[in-house]
Amino acid sequence: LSTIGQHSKRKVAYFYQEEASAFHYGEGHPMKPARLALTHNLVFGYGLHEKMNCFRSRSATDEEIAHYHSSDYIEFLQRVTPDNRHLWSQWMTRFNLGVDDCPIFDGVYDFCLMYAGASLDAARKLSAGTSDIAVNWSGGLHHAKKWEASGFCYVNDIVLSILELLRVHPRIVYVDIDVHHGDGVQEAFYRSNRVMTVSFHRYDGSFFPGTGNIDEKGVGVGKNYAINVPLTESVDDDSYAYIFRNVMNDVMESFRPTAIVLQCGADSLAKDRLGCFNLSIRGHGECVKFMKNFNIPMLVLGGGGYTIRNVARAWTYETSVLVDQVLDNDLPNNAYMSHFGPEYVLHTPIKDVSAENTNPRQKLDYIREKIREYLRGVEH
Ligand code: ZL4
Ligand code: CA
Ligand code: ZN
Repeated sequence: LSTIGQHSKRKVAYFYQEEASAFHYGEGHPMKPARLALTHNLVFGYGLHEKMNCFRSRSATDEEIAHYHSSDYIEFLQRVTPDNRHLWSQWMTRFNLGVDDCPIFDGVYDFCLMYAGASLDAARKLSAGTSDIAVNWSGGLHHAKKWEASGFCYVNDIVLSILELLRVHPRIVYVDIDVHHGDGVQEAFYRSNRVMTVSFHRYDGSFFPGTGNIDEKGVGVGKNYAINVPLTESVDDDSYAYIFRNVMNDVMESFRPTAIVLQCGADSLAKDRLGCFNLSIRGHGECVKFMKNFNIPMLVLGGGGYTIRNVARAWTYETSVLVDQVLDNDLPNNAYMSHFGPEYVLHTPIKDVSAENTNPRQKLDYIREKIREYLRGVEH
C-alpha cells in the first residue's frame, strides 16, 4: 500500500558530465558553469547518488543538434573560436554571438554538446520507460532559438528533449520557474497543441527577454496552448505557491499531459544576482514537489541561477525531494565547503524580510481567471 499514489517512490535517473563545469563564459559574466560542480558535490556528499541511477552523460552529436537548429548556425558554432572570431564578425551579428550575453569562449560548442547530450540522455531514459524521473542540472537553457543564441543560451536542449519525448508521448507540459520568460521553448511550440508551455517569470515591459505577456497564448492549432504568468518583483513563497498550484492544477486537469518537462531555473530565488523574486529554497522546491505528485514521467532540468552557493543548495534540495529523502540541514563535508560559509547549512535564510511583495492576491486572481478562460479553449 505504501507504494500507491503520491507516496510511491519513483525510479530516478541522474545525468552529469563533469567536464561541463570547467567552462568559463569570461571575466565577470554571471553564468558560471562551476555551479554544476558545487551542486554535484553536494548531491553526492549527502549520499543521494545511492538513491538514484547515476550516469555519466555523453555529448550530443551534430546530427542531434540539427533536429532543431539550422545547419548554418550549427556550422558557425562549430567553427568559431576566441582566436578566429575576427574572421566571423558578420556571422556573429547574424547569430547574436560575441556580444556580452553570449560570448565566444574556449570550447563553447563542446559545452553545448555536453549539456544537450545530458538532456537527451535523460529524455531517452523516460521515453524508453526505464525511469520515472530523469534529472540534468546542466540543462534548461531556454532562450536559444533555431537560428541564434540568446541570453547565455546557444543550443536549446529543452526543445531537443521535448522533440525526443514527442516520439512516444502524445501531450507534454513544459513548466518553467526560471525568473526569465522561457521564450525559446514557447517559440518552438507556439503552433503546437501537443506541447503546452507554461512560464512563470518577471514581466515589466523591459526585463529580459521582454516577452511573456499574459496575452501571448499560442496561434493556429496552438492557440491556448502557451500560458504565461507575468509577475513583478519580490514575489514571496506564499504568493508564488498560490499562483503556481492553482495554475498548474488547472493546466493538468484540462490538458492531461502524459509527461512533464520542468525547468528549475534558480534565479527565482531570493538574493539572486540577476533575479528579483523573494523565494526561499523550500518555496522553490515546493514547485518540484507539486509537479512530482502528479505521478507521470518527468524530465527535470536546471536553468538560470547566479548566486551559485544558493543554486547548489536549491538543486541539491530538489534532488532530495525527487528521491524522497530528508536531508540534514548541516551540509556534508565536500570539496567546495568554503563556498557555503559562514553558516554551512542547506536552508540558510535568504529571504529579504524588508522587501514588499508587489503581487497582491487580487492581481494573482486576475491572472488565474484569465488563464482559466484560455484553458476552456483546450480540447479534452
Ligand atoms: C553580463 O558583467 O538584459 C555579461 C550580462 C558579461 C561581464 C563584462 C561585460 C559588461 C549582466 C549581464 C557589460 C555587460 C552588459 N559581463 C550586458 C540587454 C542586455 C545587453 C547585454 O537565466 N548587457 C541584454 C540576459 C540579460 C540583457 C539574461 C538569462 C538566462 C536565463 C537562462 C539571460 N540580457 C543588457 C546586459 C557582465 C554581465 C552582467 C546580464 N545580461 C544580466 N541580464 C542579462 O534565463 C540561463
Ligand atoms: Ca520562467
Ligand atoms: Zn533566468
